[in-house]
Amino acid sequence: MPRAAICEAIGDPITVEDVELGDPKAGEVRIRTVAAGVCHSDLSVQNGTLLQPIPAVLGHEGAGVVEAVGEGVEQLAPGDHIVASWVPECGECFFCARGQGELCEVGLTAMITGGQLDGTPRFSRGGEPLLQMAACGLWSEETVLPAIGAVKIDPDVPLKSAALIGCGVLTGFGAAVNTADIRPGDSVVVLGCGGVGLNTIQGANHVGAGRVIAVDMLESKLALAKAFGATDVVHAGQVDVLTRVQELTGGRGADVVFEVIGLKQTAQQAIELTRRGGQTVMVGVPNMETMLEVPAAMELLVNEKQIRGCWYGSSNTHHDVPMLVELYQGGKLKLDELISAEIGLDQVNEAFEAMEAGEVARSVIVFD
Ligand code: PAD
Ligand code: ZN
Repeated sequence: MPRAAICEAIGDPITVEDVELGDPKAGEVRIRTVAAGVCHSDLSVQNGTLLQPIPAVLGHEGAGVVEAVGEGVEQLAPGDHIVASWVPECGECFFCARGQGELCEVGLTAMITGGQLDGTPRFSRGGEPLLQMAACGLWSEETVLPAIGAVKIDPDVPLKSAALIGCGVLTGFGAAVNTADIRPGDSVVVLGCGGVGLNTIQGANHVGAGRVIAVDMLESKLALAKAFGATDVVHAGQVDVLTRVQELTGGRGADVVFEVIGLKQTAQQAIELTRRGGQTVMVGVPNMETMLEVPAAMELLVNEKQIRGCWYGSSNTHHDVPMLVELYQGGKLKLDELISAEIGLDQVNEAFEAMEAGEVARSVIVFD
């Protein structure tokens, strides 16, 4: 019986208890979770921002070791090291066929049902089904995943570091590398330097951005942003962000602006900070009621700004996870520096508080 961290109801503290875990069915794998990150999206389920059916075992960013495979699974075997993906890509639907696996219809259905690909979860309590966030439920000593959502990686890579690739790195790095069209020398603004935004900074540098301007409310995050490659930092609580970004970009605004916080106010600001003809990329997840106001004639036509949404860094997980692992192994991607705290499963509520206070890039649950 694995111990798992459960979101029972919106606003309630996360509880940790023993749960039952069924065997992997056809096309599924059971894994022993080695490490799992605490992402803002986990907090967003607990506080009701992100609609995910509950009660559920949270956790959608993590890595582990395959323990058992279900019928028909040939690409994975017990002992394999894997990074979990929260969008299992079927490879066959309209979106996968067009190279937009992050929009996979099968993956989206799993997210909406809180189950595996057949709509049922493998966790239960007292015989009653218990859902798993995004077909993952990685805040558990063991879990079952769709095999197409488990990406095999080089076993030499520490799983504690690899765990972060599963959401924050794929999303943040991918936003810069896949979603946006950053050209060498472009000016980039990243609003919000948490576990995701820091990776957008890394991604922007990877594709040759010139100025990478990091914006946050906290000195500690701005210091981290510099360590992750920001050329300039702007303290949103101390200076006027628009004025400062214009000073740094010849009065035009930046070529590409990323919103990586999830607030209406900063999403509006991101559009404002974008130069004429530039791109605004929305990465942060606002609550479901949030509506943006865009002066359409001026901003979309006369100023020809492009506003793009970004889901999971527009990533192709089966290509991008091994690629990110290789970049890490080659010293070209920081992962270890993202880990602010290693915690036990019982400390996830404290990790949420630390995240809300902005104290951490990532807290990582390390299982024994
Ligand atoms: P985080 O809490 O680690 O980082 C958010 C950062 O924003 C912190 O450093 C804050 O200090 C900073 N911040 C907060 N308010 C402001 C403000 N008004 N001005 C400037 N800075 C501010 O979160 P995270 O990095 O884990 O996640 C960021 C967002 O990305 C969050 O909304 C999460 O749900 C979303 C996300 N989106 C996807 C996707 O597919 N689009 C995937 C994963 C996470
Ligand atoms: Zn996440």
